[in-house]
Amino acid sequence: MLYPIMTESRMLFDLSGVWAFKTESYEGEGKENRWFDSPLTDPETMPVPASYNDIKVSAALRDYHGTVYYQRPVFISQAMLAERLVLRCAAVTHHAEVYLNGTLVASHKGGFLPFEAEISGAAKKGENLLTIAVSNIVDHSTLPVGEQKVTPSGEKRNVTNFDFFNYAGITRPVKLYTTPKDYICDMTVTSEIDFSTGNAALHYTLDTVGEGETVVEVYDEAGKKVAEAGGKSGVLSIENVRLWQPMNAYLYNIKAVFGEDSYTLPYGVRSVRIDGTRFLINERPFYFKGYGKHEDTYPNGRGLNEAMNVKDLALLRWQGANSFRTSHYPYSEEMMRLCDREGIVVIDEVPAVGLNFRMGGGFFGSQYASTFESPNGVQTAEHHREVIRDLIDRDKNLACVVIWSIANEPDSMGEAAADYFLPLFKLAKELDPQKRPCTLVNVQMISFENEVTKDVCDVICLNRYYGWYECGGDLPSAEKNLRAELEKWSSLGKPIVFTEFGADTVAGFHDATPVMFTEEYQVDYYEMNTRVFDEFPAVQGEQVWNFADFATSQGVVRVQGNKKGLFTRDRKPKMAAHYLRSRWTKIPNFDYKK
Ligand code: BDP
Repeated sequence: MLYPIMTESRMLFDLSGVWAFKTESYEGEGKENRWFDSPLTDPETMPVPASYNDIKVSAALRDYHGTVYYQRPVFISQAMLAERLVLRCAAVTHHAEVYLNGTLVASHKGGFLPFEAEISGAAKKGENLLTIAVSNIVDHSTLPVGEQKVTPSGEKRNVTNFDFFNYAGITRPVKLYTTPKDYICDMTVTSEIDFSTGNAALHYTLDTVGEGETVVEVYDEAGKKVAEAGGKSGVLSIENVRLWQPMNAYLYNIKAVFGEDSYTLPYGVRSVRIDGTRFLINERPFYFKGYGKHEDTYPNGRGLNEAMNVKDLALLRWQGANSFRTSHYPYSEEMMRLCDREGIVVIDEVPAVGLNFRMGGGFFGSQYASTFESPNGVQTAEHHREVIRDLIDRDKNLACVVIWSIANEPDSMGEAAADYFLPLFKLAKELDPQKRPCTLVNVQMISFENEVTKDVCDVICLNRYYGWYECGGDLPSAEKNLRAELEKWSSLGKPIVFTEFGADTVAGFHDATPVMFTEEYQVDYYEMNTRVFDEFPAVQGEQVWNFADFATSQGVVRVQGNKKGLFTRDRKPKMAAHYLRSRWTKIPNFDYKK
């Protein structure tokens, strides 16, 4: 799916701003009274894009369960109606029903991926009424996974089976764009680099609707044309190609013209390949330094915050890091394009979190039960396929994406887990035109012997909390156990990346003899863990948990949120941020472990 941009053939209108907003007083109230037919009565104000939860001063809104309505007028001109007119929502969390002038034009399940609808039929010249009904309910059929409860005081609530606040709303931009009636619907580009000559062949395919002449041109960053081809698929040859490198990006512009339509795709040329325990980017062994992150800022919640995105990448650069994982859901297209622009290496994760009832689901309030078997197990397989398909469809051309993550910390033991996950790996491989490596981020409770995806994982990604959830406060024992476990995973001969390891740390807590939750303990924790990683040649990366403190649901194990950040939620460094800065600035992006 193409990111919406302005071109000489396409108009683009961003509907960001303050919309009218209304919660229901009982489930189904909005639909029953057809709130989408006319202007909402007594609405509140609500910014778009943003999660609504922290915008007002209201526990009821923060903890709201159910459907809310967003509404605004949209003015449509004759010039827009003369073209193909598309309404595009980049993310509505978690379910959306979109109405234009009372007509349902789109409905979508899943809170982190874009969807669009052609609205030429429902739109009229002049003022139109756009209404989006948004539900935040997560259950056993959604990703992420949750369930419902009724509180003793009679309120319905979501019990989420994941450790981040269930922010909801219209979290990414809503846009209108036009295309000519005959148009380009998608572009797919892969590259083949000849490292001996320094030349590259870019293989492209255009998906189009209607008729038109096709010309595809490649421009370098100086705006000079370096390659050209005709036809809906073909090869673009670039001599002396400038590669997209980690922390040193280079993006070509691939301009496709199809009849009256045109679209320009920024595109980085790089290769990714695994060779034994080495993770090769452009044929050189890359070492991952960075974080698991969240889209989490105040008061935006998970709402797009471009200022913070740019800030976060500046902090990443300051720290000597080079990568992060989009834990635990696809991040905004704006963030992904920024990573492509800045050369940040990304492990791209689908929102499959909470698939672990048998093993520790319950820790955050859910039930202990078999994860994949009915009647109490998840019913997410179909939706899981959908999010893999949609994520790859959205991000397939990005140079920054080097690994697809099929799930975070699921119950990946036993036959039912194998039946569930192995086809998903196959699907991702089939769908990805670049055939990137795939992984499943595995949890500490899993045993090496019983883990069922280790043969199909191209990279072993481990979330481990030695010195926190295990052997908390006892780093010597933690060190011994970490080393023992790493011996086993190393025997696979595959690259290992630690995708989570961390310790809750309340900024400002100090102790000369470090204890848990102090800044000194967090430093000692990271010092111990990274010392062990350095002993193992197969360990090809370390991504701490977490980049910054983040909001969670309330409970006795969370102190105004999860405090494992290297930075506070407002991005002030804790002592460990300085410690890792001094470590990471000495570790090169390439050839750390040859
Ligand atoms: C891991 C989860 C992550 C949590 C983290 C923690 O993948 O979402 O936030 O633990 O407990 O199990 O801090």
